[in-house]
Amino acid sequence: MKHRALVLVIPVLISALALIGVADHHPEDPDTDNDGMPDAYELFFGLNPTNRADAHLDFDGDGLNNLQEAALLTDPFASDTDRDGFADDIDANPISRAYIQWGAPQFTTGDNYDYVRPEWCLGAYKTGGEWLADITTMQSAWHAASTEPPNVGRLSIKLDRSILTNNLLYALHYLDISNSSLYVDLLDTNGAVVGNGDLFGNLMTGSNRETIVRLALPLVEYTNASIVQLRRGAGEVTVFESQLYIDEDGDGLDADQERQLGTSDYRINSDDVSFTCSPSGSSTNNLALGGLTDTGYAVDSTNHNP
Ligand SMILES: [Ca+2]
Ligand SMILES: [Ca+2]
Ligand SMILES: [Ca+2]
Ligand SMILES: [Ca+2]
Repeated sequence: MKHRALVLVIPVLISALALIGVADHHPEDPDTDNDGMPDAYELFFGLNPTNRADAHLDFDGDGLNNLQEAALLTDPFASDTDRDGFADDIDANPISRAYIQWGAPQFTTGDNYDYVRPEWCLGAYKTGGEWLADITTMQSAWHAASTEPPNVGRLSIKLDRSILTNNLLYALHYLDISNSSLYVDLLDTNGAVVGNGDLFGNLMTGSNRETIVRLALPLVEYTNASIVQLRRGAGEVTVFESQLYIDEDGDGLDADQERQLGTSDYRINSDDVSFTCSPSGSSTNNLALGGLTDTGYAVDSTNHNP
């Protein structure tokens, strides 16, 4: 199994501050090579801030050159930045979903995950456990060993509830290990559990396979819920990817895609079903969660790599 080959690496120390300058596109942002891409963007994604020749290259082959990617704040090395199945060049909102490839060295600084783009997503981080990454396969993960004490190890995603008033779907790609436990809680800004916690019970069913679940987070009901927390109970836990998106009717198309297609995100039968089954975007990333074939709004488990 691929995950066995993962090795612990020292996170690449890219300043998290670098992207702050990118977010607002201030005209005063330094652009040393005058290629139109701020130095902060170039450094964050590993472009060359002293060579203007990279502005017109298209490393991920999505039809947008790096200069266009910089303007959209998309990832110049991912053809479908938000992993929704719509490639960046045809996606009306290419950063509509908060997609997190846990442990990806280019996006990880200490405990923090530095690149989550929808304006309602404030950040992501781990508490305990370790990042794993395999540079060759580009696969990465968050891992907590079975030897860790019970209740050690969490992954958190912070939401801006002054912007986000919808429910979210939470897609999660993890290794479903027997004799382990993994739970989802919602927390308020002070870190206190909202409601009773443990919204879905133990996500580990013991199939010993990579699994993707899609969980409906009741954020409309819990207006003070500001943190989505994935909590290890016990045993070994390996989590590859998370993705948060607005999909009120649960048809797999997020609100921005429905707007783009002219369908309604509140009526599942307003959509062209055949379209949902044939994602038009291609992704070069082997762990893409952009499952437009998804039909489940409640807990829905599918084996990713049988
Ligand atoms: Ca530049
Ligand atoms: Ca450059
Ligand atoms: Ca590109
Ligand atoms: Ca996309």
